[in-house]
Amino acid sequence: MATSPGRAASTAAAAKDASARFAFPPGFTWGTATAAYQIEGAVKADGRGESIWDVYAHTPGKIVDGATGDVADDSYHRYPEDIALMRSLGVGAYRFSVAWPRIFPQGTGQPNPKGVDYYKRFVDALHAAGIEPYCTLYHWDLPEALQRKGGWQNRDTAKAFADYAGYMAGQLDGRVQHFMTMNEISTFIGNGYGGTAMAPGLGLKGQALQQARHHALLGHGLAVQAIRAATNAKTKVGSAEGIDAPMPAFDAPEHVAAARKAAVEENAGYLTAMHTGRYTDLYLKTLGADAPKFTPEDMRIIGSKTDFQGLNIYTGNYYIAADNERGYEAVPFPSSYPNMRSSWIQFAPDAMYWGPKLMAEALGISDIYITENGTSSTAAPDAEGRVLDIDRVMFLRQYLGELQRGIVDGAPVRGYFLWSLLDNFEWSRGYSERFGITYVDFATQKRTPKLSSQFYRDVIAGNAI
Ligand code: PSG
Repeated sequence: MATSPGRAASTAAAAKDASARFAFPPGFTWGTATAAYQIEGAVKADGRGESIWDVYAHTPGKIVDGATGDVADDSYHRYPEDIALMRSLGVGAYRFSVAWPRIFPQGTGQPNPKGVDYYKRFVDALHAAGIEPYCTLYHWDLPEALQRKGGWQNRDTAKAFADYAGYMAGQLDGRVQHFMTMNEISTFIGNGYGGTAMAPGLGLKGQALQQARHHALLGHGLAVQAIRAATNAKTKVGSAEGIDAPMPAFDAPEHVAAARKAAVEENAGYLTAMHTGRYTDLYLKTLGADAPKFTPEDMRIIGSKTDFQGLNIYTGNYYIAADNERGYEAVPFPSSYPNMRSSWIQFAPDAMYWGPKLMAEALGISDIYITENGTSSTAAPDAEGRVLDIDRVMFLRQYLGELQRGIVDGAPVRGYFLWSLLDNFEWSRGYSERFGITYVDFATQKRTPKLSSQFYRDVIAGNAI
C-alpha cells in the first residue's frame, strides 16, 4: 500500500473536525408550519363564519380538480394525532394560524367563544407535548363579510384586523409567546388583489392595487401595537413575509453589494417599508401616479418596531452588479434549470445562505426565524406503503446545509419551521401539490410519515446537518 497510515489518519481526523462545523447553535428552534384553511377543515363547526377562501374555492374553475378546504386534513378534529406526529419528530415548536372567521364570524362585532376556546385547548395540548406554539394571526382567510365591504381595499379592514389581533393575542396571553401578524402580504396582495390566482381574485391594477397593499401594511403595524397592548412584556411580535432570497451570482464583493441593494428595492413594498417606516425614493418614483396615498403617521405605524422577522424562503434570485439606477441586475434562471414539483420553486440552496444574511444586513434585522421552507414532491406510497420522497430529502439537506453555513457566517437565524407537517390544501393547486413530510390519504385521513420525516427527526435530534 502506497498510502501512509499516518497521513490517512490525520486526513480522517481533519474531516471529523470539519463535520463539527455543521452543528446548529445550542437552543436553535426546530419546528413545522401549517395554516388554518389549509389543514383544519370543519368550516362550519362551532360557529365559524365564512372566509374569502370558502367562497373562492367553491367558485367553479378556480382550484385544480375543484378541490376545497371543507375537510382538508380535518385537523380541527384530529389535532391530537397531529401533535403526536410532532412529538415523534422531536420538534420543539409549531407554527399554526388562527382562522379570523372562527373568532369574529363577521370580521368585527361579538367574538365567538367556541372558536376562542378551540385554540386555547389546542395550544394547551401543544404545551402538554412540550411544543412551543408560534401563532400567525392572518394566513389569508379574511372574513367574507369584510370582503363585501371592500376587503383590504377598505382602510377600515386594517383597523378591524388590529382589533381582532389584539383580542386574540390577549386571549392567548400567557399561553403563546410568539405572534406573527400576517403571512406573506406580498403573496395575498400580489395573487389575490393584483392577480386572480388566489382569493379574492380581483385582478386590480395601478393605484387601487397599491392602496390595498398599503392598507395591509397598515393592518400589520396597527396589529403589532394592539398585540403589545394586550399581552405581557415578554411577548415577541413579528410577521412572516415571503421573499425570493437575494443571492449574488457568486461571492464577489460587487455582486454581494448588488444583491444587498436588491434586498432593499425588491422588497420595497413590504419588508423594507415595515423595517424602515418608509417607501424608498426609487419605489415611489417607479410607481409614479400609481403610488398609494399615505400620511407620515401611516408610515410610523407601518414601521412599528418588531421583535423578530419571519422569512418564508423557498427559492431566490441571482443578481450581478450593474451600471444602472438600481445598481443591480437579475440573472434569470435558464428555462432548462430544474424546479421542484411546484414550478415556482427553482432549486436554489444558496437562498438559505444569502437570504437571511443579506436581509439582516440590509434592513438591520437582529432576529430571524425561517418561518417556512420546504418543497412539494410527487412521491406516493410504494407497494409496501412507504413514501420515499428522496427529492425532498435532497432539497432539505442542501438548504439546511446552506442555512447552517450562513449562521456560522453571522446570519441571525434563531429557528426553522419546515413547511409542512402534513400534505394539505395547497391553495389554487388544491391537493395536487404535496408539501408534507407526512403523507395524507385524503380519502381516509390516514397519515404516513415520509422518508423526509425520518431525515428531519435525525437533524433535530443531532441539532446538526
Ligand atoms: C409563495 C409563492 C407562491 C405560492 C405560495 C407561496 N407562488 O409563487 O405560487 S407562500 C407559502 C404559503 C403557504 C403555502 C406554501 C407553499 O405561506 O401557505 O402552502 O408557500 O406554496
